Amino acid sequence: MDLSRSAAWSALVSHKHEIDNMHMRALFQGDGDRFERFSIVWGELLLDYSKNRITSHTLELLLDLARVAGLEKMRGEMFDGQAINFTEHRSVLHTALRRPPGYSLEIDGVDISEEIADVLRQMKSCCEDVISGKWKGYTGRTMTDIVNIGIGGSDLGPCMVTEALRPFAQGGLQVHFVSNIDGTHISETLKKLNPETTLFIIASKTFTTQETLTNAMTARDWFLTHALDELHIAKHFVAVSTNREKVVAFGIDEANMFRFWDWVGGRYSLWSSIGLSIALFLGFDRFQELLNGAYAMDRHFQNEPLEKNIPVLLAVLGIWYNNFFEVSSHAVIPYDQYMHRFPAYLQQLDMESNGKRVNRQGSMVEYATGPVIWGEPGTNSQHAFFQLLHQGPNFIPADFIVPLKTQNPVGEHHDILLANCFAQTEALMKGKDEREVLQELELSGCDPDEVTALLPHKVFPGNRPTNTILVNELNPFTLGSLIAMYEHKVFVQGIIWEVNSFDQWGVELGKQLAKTIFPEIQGGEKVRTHDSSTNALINAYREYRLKGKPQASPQLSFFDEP
Ligand code: G6Q
Repeated sequence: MDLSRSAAWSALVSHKHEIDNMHMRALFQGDGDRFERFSIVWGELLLDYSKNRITSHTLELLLDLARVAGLEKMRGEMFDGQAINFTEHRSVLHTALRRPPGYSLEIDGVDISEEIADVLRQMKSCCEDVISGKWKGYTGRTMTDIVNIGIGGSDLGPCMVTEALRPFAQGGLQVHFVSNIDGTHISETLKKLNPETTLFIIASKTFTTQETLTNAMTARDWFLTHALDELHIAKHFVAVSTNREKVVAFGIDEANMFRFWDWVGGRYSLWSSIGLSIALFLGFDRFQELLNGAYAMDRHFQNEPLEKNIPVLLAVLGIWYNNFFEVSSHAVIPYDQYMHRFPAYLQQLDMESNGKRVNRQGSMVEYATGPVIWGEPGTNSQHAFFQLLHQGPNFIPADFIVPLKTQNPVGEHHDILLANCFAQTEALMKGKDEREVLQELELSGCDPDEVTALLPHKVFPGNRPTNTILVNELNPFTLGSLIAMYEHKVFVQGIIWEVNSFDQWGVELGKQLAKTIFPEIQGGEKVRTHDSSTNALINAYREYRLKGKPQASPQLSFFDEP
């Protein structure tokens, strides 16, 4: 049965009407223990979810919904390796990648724990060789630069982690990420590099991804114009993939291939050998700490009762707003410049996982799934889009992520940063009502007409929900925990929405059509086989390629000479 027709769902619909007129300001005033009631301290992490439009009863009802959706059973099935990614007939076992050795888990008759340990050993040895300088390039020099060529899940996680943990880098290697097929990305990266001291990691689960293989071929050509001999490729190109045949066909030595498995989804793969760039940048021990941090969160997620379970609480709060207040976006604001790629990473994790409109039975769902995830670090975001958060017609829930320790204690910067962060969540919660604005305007000496004119513009409605996630320090362990926390949040929401969070068919159509259009762009014939818009766009580019500039036509007047 569609969950939105369940009694648990109806109870939430009714409860929403009760909550509608409650202001968080009053909830805080009426309950001195609200923070204690709605916060969790777990290790180095504090989740404050007291600034949400909830009462204890709201949470009871939301957790009822999670139970009715079969969350506890499905959680067990994921950790046990059942094929819960049913459209691709695959297990979902990124959690196995961070589990300490000494267990056994059979998938298709193979004990995956041994395979995982083997690959970790191979990664460790590669890190030791490259960082110590034992790994030499074709002219006998040691490596100074690592270039990860990958896209989507084979890029966003490692790129985000290496940026977030820059202060923990060991070994002195520079790391670069090339993902976009736009030739600018690889060109600008290669300009900074010396082929004698550069190691390329071609990171592709399938080893068929057009962007990655095209960028890899360009890197290979660039390398060979300097190194001249294909035999030198072995010292400068390694691959991370599940596809041995294609890796070998590309010319990469099998010994330099780091494998992973079908049961690791792309956007869940930074814990696998896709994390090689992280391990090379931070040193293997710190990569292991990242895994340990994620494992600690796995244990929390598996074992804590739902009422005290951080990913579960974050998930049901998201459901509360998305499905019962019809809010369709969610902001993520890290108050840490090193986390500047975190929102981009989360966009894929969340939107590619749960942006689905068909449930597990293949029927259309009758409710919203997968909110738009977006964000930028504070305080920059305050000077950009916080206007909308404070005074837009609808509210947008937000997560504020805040390390207490700065890695760069310069003057009063960190105190100012954190003062801003706490002020924002307070302002979003409290707002400023008409009475307060009136008082302020009168005190400032405004004349009565101006007071009347300005009053509505200066009111802040408040009652805008935020979660604040404090960590003592952003380090490999706590970052590992934070990422796993969001992975499990996304999992819980996918279970409640009854979607398959682990496939991504929605990225296929555009890829297919691009395969048709690519030869048309290069062909001699004017294109007439698409709709008039697509034909005109393709032909504009064809003409530009053929003649250096397109033929003038009314539709293309924007290309005309002045
Ligand atoms: C993630 C997706 C997708 C994938 C990229 C790269 O979950 O599957 O983002 O990671 O398309 O794929 P390859 O690693 O196969 O090149």
